[in-house]
Amino acid sequence: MRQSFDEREVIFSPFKMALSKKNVILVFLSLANFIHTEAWRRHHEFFVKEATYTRLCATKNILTINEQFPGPTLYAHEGDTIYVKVHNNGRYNITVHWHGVNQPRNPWSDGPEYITQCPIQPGDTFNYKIIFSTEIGTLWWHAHSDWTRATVHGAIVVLPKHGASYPFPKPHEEVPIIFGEWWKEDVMEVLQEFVASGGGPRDSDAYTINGQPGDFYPCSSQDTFKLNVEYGKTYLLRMVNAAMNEILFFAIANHSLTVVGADGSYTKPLTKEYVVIAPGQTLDCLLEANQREMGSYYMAARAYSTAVGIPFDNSTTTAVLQYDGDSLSPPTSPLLPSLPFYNDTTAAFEFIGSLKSPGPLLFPLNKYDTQIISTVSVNTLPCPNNSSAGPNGTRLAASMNNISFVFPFIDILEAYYYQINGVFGTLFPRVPPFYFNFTGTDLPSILLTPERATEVRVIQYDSIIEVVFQGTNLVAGLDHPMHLHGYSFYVLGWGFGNFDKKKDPLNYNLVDPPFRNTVIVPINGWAAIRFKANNPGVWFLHCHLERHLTWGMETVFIVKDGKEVQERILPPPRHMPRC
Ligand SMILES: *[C@@H]1O[C@H](CO)[C@@H](O)[C@H](O)[C@H]1NC(C)=O
Ligand SMILES: *[C@@H]1O[C@H](CO)[C@@H](O)[C@H](O)[C@H]1NC(C)=O
Ligand SMILES: *[C@@H]1O[C@H](CO)[C@@H](O)[C@H](O)[C@H]1NC(C)=O
Ligand SMILES: *[C@@H]1O[C@H](CO)[C@@H](O)[C@H](O)[C@H]1NC(C)=O
Ligand SMILES: *[C@@H]1O[C@H](CO)[C@@H](O)[C@H](O)[C@H]1NC(C)=O
Ligand SMILES: *[C@@H]1O[C@H](CO)[C@@H](O)[C@H](O)[C@H]1NC(C)=O
Ligand SMILES: *[C@@H]1O[C@H](CO)[C@@H](O)[C@H](O)[C@H]1NC(C)=O
Ligand SMILES: *[C@@H]1O[C@H](CO)[C@@H](O)[C@H](O)[C@H]1NC(C)=O
Ligand SMILES: *[C@@H]1O[C@H](CO)[C@@H](O)[C@H](O)[C@H]1NC(C)=O
Ligand SMILES: [Cu+2]
Repeated sequence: MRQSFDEREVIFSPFKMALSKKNVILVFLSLANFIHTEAWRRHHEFFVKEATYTRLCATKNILTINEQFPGPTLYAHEGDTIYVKVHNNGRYNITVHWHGVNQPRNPWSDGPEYITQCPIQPGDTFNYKIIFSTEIGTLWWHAHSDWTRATVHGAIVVLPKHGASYPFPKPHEEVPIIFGEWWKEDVMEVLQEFVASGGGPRDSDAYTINGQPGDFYPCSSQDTFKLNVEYGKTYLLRMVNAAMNEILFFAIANHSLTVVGADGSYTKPLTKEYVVIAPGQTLDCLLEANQREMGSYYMAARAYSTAVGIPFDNSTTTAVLQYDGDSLSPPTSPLLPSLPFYNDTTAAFEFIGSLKSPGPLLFPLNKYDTQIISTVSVNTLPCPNNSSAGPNGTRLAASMNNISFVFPFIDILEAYYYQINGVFGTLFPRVPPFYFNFTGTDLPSILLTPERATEVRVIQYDSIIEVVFQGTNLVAGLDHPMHLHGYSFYVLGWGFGNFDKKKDPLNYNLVDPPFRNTVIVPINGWAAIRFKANNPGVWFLHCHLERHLTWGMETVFIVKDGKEVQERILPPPRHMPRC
């Protein structure tokens, strides 16, 4: 397809220069076989640069990789190691994160700015080493600095090992479906205004499917993404939610979807009329082209947004499913799927709670070694003269266990590895520093102000860690998609209200819980996850709603080295970007 062709071009360009035109074709043909082996895919070049895109009747420059939006899809096989050399030819500091790739012992290439690396500054280059291990299915990559990920993102497809097959019938075709969010304004300006105002969300102007808003937005319909299908065939939709701030509902008119994977792990097949996907999450869904009526059908996505009184982008993005052989029938407008109402929490968790792991479990779930309970809250910070746009003139913030995370000036990994003092503390609390009715109404405003600090939690190698995220109703309750770097985890349970340490674990799913890297903590509720800390390193844990990340809803887990050499962080690459 076009995306992989572009990558090939980059890789082949040195060959081209060295050869005559005639030979180029021969080389190209013989390499065409070669590219089906994995060798050609081990090294990739990502050029960060601005490109001109027109959406919603207006043209602007956006930051891209190789001028593509969404960016190129990376392909790998289970267990491969690949390299992506990122050349920053843009105006901003940037880093790239390989979302859901656990990178055993290799935090150096994980990507989050000031957590595991200093940013790649304009004109500079960094060669990321991406080590796949047990991941399989769809993952993605995205920028991890400021809000550049709005346009700097793309899919990662991890295929089964050579000779291995899917645990489901081989699909006729595989199609990335990448959800995004589009602002008419420059995204970095939106960020600046957002930070300067101290106030609430700066809503996007559109959602997109594979970069296109679709028929319900101005100047969009001629470019709407179209998927041509043949009756009787099955398609694998590799979905990524790359949107900045919204969890989405997605459905296809008159077609159900069978989920077979999520966040880079297989799931038990689950057939549904709609799916829910949070920023940071991926879903692999089989689509059977089984409509005898032929014609065309909309696929549509819109927000699942629960916070009362918080404005959100309430628009609907669409793409079209078009049956082949139907081009001669008179054009009719496609049917729209019915999507759950925007605040239908029951529908959202009916889907999320139905996902199960096919097994076997990767570690026993009968016990844990350490339990960490953390609130996830929106907060306010006082402002001189009450002059900010937040409630009562405050500035909005966010926290975990009442600490609003402050980014250091050199990355935490470097400070940890080289034992540089004064960069971070190790006092991230194991439990909320103060217990109140987290999900109560009319909470006293004295609870609103968090502490601002750079505190991490240190974790023993190989211990089994349970983390319970407790949503609060401070400022506004809402759902938070929490993402952990370096690990996938079992989602054992979730519920509404305050987590009850005695009763709630009795209802945990210890048999076939889904294995994910991003968990949705329900509005005014909690979610419990478990992982085995066998990947030493410095691993970011954060809300994947971009505005909450900007406000401080994050912390860092430092997983200590084990005793054996192969249980320790790898040595750093020779050239890390400097701060
Ligand atoms: C789509 O589904 C609706 C209701 O389920 C049904 O009435 C309609 O005939 C179907 N249309 C097509 C083209 O299959
Ligand atoms: C969002 O749009 C739907 C219809 O598309 C409408 O019913 C609903 O009231 C809107 N919600 C808000 C909060 O604007
Ligand atoms: C959902 O929104 C509708 C109208 O926008 C409102 O009447 C209803 O109470 C809301 N439901 C919940 C659970 O907040
Ligand atoms: C706060 O108000 C005082 C007195 O009105 C003024 O001198 C000062 O500049 C104001 N500070 C800010 C940050 O607006
Ligand atoms: C700011 O707001 C607080 C609480 O509402 C009030 O006590 C204080 O006097 C205000 N300060 C200014 C400078 O207006
Ligand atoms: C906490 O607040 C909720 C909502 O107001 C209320 O239903 C619940 O009873 C409160 N719980 C306790 C322990 O006070
Ligand atoms: C705003 O101030 C009022 C009155 O002092 C108080 O009741 C309310 O809780 C405050 N809200 C926030 C979000 O600070
Ligand atoms: C949060 O931390 C601030 C600053 O240390 C403190 O004043 C406040 O009481 C704490 N709040 C809670 C809910 O723990
Ligand atoms: C870019 O990164 C360097 C190194 O950390 C830092 O000094 C500089 O302030 C950053 N620039 C911006 C605009 O954030
Ligand atoms: Cu959040």
